[in-house]
Amino acid sequence: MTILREAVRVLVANWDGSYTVPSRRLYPHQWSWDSAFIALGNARWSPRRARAELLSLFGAQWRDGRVPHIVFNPEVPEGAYFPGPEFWDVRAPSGTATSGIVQPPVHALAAWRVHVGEPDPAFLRRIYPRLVAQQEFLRTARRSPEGLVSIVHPWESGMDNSPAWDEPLAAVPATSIGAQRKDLRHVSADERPTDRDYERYTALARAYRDTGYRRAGAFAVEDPLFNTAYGVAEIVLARIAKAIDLDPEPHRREAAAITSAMVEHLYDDGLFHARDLNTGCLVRSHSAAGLVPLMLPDLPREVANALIGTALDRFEIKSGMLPSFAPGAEEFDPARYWRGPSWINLTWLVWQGLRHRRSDLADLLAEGMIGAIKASGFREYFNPFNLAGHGCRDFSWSAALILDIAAEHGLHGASASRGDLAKELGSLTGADDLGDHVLA
Ligand code: 2M8
Repeated sequence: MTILREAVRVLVANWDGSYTVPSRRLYPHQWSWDSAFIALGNARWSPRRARAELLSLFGAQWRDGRVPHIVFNPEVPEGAYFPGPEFWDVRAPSGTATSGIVQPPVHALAAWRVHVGEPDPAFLRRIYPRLVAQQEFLRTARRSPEGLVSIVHPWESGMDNSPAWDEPLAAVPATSIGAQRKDLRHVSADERPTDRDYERYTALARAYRDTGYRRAGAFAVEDPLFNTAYGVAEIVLARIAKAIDLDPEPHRREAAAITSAMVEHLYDDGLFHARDLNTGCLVRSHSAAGLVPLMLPDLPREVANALIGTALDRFEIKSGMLPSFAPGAEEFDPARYWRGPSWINLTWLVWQGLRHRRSDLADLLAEGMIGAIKASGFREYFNPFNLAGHGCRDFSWSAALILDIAAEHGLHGASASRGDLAKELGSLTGADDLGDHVLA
């Protein structure tokens, strides 16, 4: 089970005292949805770190409820990451510099799983109002008359340069980046977004910043992954509310409403699609984000079955790998960032959706994720055909989620319960030297 020890080694090396950087070199600050995935993995060997990870992220929540997609570490030099704190030019009420955009709200799910792993009602009581405020921000600032929430920047989708954004991004005027990209110092240019993409990313972020992060610029889409995360958060908030003696009903109603709005407005022909608010039309692409609604338990059976059919035909998941974009599509690229490679977090989300519907396929994906990491290490993304690793090394959510997968699915067919994991990890759990003051 060396892979588990190695995963903990990565997480310990990337730990910064109260949260985990996604990667020491490429992403040296705290990222929002990364922290949720990391907490899911840390829950398997250090629930204390998992709680601290989420609480430290929510410590930078804004007054309007938004959880910024990056929380900057003031000790990291400005030049280490672009766009850094000077570009975003904003601080959370806590005084910490942050970005002004958000990422998919997968945090309620993480908080609940952390609690299930080691019950802690005090933690739930503390994080629940923050999770509710995070949802409230999306309802207030981002909800369309159709009842769906929108994103205003490709970075908010988490799948930054997905071909699904090519069309809506084409309407964004490209202006000079205005600074040197830092990512290309660490990763080869043919595995990252192009300069043209970056010109639009920075133009959009600048325009949003210049309205005080209030009004969307030329990009506004309803994304199936983001809306699924929002709906799953409501389902989980109902469970959390019940566990702390609050009313779960409003959350249940909201979850049901988002599921039917998604089916009505984003589903077509075996896949969910994003909808461009500037044109009112669906962006009919082949992004694996369109399979993530499998996570919604109340999806009509025929829709779920059609998604599974698409996963098998267009995404070829019988191989055990889930490409981020359908391999038969023209834009597919097996090595470039979100334009085709397999990612552990995206696969984990679809795996969750398949576990109770098609456990045979879920098992194939679990084996595929373990196999990719065994072949190439904790890389950021993987070629879905030959498992070659791409992007940065020692990437935190690849390490964290493999701990969760091993605990649920097992390694080599043998399930690894938390007790087994703890035994196996042995002295490494001794590296869990987090002080209680962080949680105080
Ligand atoms: C990637 O995004 C950042 C911008 O937020 C970047 O490329 O610099 C994405 O993969 C995103 O989903 C992820 O949260 C972030 C950190 O891992 O990196």
